[in-house]
Amino acid sequence: MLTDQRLHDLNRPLLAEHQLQFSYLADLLSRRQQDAQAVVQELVRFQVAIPSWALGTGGTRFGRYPLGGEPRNLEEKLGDVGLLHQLNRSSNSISLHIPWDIPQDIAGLEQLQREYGLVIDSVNSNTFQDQKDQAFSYKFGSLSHTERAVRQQAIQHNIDCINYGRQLGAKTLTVWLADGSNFPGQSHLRRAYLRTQESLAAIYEAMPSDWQMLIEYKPYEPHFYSMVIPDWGTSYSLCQSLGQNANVLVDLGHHLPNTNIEQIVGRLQQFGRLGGFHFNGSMYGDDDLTTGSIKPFQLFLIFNELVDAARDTAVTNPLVAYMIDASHNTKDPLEDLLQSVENILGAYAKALLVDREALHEAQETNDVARAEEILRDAFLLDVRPLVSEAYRQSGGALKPVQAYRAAGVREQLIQQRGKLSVSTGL
Ligand code: LRH
Ligand code: MN
Ligand code: MN
Repeated sequence: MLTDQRLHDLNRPLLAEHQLQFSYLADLLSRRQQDAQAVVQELVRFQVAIPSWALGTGGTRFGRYPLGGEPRNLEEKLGDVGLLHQLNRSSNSISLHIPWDIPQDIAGLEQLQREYGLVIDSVNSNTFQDQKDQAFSYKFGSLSHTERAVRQQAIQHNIDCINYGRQLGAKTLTVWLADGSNFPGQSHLRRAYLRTQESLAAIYEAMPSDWQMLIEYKPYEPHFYSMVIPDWGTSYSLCQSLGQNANVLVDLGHHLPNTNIEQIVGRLQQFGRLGGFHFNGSMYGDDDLTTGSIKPFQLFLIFNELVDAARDTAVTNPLVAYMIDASHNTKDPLEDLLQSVENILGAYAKALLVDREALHEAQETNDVARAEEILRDAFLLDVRPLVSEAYRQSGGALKPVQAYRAAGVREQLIQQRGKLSVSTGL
């Protein structure tokens, strides 16, 4: 763990330049009747959950190149997220994947959560792999399987996940279903949907009333002809059939190229069914790259929809759960996560700075160029001083990646855990 003093020392040489940049930007914004401090406060409040499966190297189904010092158990994963949170104060929660992260010592984990100031926000079920000693195989599906016994096993696994989550204070179950088919005719498309709906209803029934179920969709992979939940429409219809506590999860990588994701986000909020995000970056498909690394404008447009809906009293969407879902093969995963969170905060800051009244007026009068200019004005602003100021005010590092390197975090982790330690899970 980094001490406050160490963080302070790491910030000191950067402070004068930061203050210069921040006060320049604050002046500029105040000339535009915008309040830099108000944006900073929003950023300070914003928290993004870190997935337990993104803390080690993974990245492709081919080679894996461990970089050393990876967390070997859940306790060490909490330690890594604790470190990230110390650096950016924006990652106060962790998403677990069961059975990759079966909690053993509950009291010990609670103690660690208190120590690091972390919460466990969600548990993710896994019926996309067969586990050792499992009675039935998921080769031909899990919640949608043709055989009742297989479906029952998958339902029970989800209920087990809820029970683990309850012990740790989580209140969200995320379901991503790998079920689907590879060849036309292999699966009865409507019946597969109906069986899935029935299975999800059994899980939903077993869920405490203060929990929510998030249902992810994905157009292809691991199946390449059909997926049982391929799109937000299917996910939405399942949520509608289950009840108020089921909502759609949008994983940015789970769309076909050039899908207008911001419009999906807008629609789901309009219907009150946007439950959460899995942030990542994508060039082709489910690439799980650094959030905002490939399409920063799209990320901004997504946040623009979120901010717009949050300010519209006619929209009654539940609180959105923000999570990262990424995988790393070439970068240090912790550096990547710091970069991802920073890109998310930057996109959010820009969306907060959109002149919403002027945009609304341009839209209503069909002033196309003006509307676009208003968005570009916000998008092209360099908001990094606002993000750094948020880190500083909440007690983090002005430049988290730089601080991570200067403090020699990876080297220390390698010393503690060894050069060959490989993260559990993905
Ligand atoms: C599926 C997925 C899902 C998680 C993760 C491990 O592609 O994004 O959200 O279970 O992979
Ligand atoms: Mn995902
Ligand atoms: Mn994915």
